[in-house]
Amino acid sequence: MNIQLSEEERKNGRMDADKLEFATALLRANGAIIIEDVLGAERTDYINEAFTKVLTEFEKNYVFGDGEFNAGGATGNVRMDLPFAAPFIEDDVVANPIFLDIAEQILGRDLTLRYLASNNSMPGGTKKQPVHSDTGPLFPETFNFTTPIHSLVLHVPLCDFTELNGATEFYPGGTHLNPDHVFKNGKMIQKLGEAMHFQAAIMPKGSFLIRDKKTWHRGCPNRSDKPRGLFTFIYQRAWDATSGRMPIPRNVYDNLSERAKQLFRMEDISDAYEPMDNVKGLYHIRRI
Ligand SMILES: O=C(O)CCC(=O)C(=O)O
Repeated sequence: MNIQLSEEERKNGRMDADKLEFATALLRANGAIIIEDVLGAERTDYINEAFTKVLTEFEKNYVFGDGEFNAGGATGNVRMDLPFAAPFIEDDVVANPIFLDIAEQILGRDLTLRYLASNNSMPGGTKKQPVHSDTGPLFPETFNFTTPIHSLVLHVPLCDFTELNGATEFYPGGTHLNPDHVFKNGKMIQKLGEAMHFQAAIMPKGSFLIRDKKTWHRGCPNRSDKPRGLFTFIYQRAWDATSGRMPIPRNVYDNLSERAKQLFRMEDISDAYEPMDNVKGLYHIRRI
């Protein structure tokens, strides 16, 4: 069930209290929720236009390996870091209050934003990604021990997601509640995923698909003739240091809103980086 916002909620950046409580409870129980059309079509089209230019350039110049997840190949799925620049790094995208109202209840008010990337299903793919979780166990030595949600993935589709263009498939209803040792066994996740109920994230552009990082999912081949872009952001509990540190130019950081600064405070903020208006490689680090 996709959650709908009223015009007023979208404008105010705030859901009604009952809806917020429901959305948060559903995310905890289901492992994923979709809130439709948070950004609005016009804003999403504007972002997508800028994004597609960067992605096209990246695809032309980047040398892909032969991994089956995010490296072109049969899945046609291309992972690209997001340039740390407008119109991507703006508050309605990275510090959206509709998202943060939910995320703060699950991850704490001092949550952090540790990962900014995109997963793009390019035309011509023929194969689904293997079913996977985006994280291994926090306590790999334990058995039959379940960790609560410690990080959330926010996916923002940049075009309408349909069966034709490879809407992400996810496994609602409890894959995130598996005990930690299950997350060590990628082969078992794939085997179980082949037998289990899944849902295609059919949603309009600018929606938010929010999921526990542990929730199983997979990218799907795009049978349309246009790239299917998807932002992927990972928000974490403040003490969770399981991510690399992103290089952020000091002058760009200094110009962010106070909320965005707080979210990015764990990153590598330095004068040694220059603003990124294009993407050179996997982590596109550009030292001056
Ligand atoms: O491209 C997609 O639909 C999702 C890909 C993804 O989430 C991943 O590679 O982990």
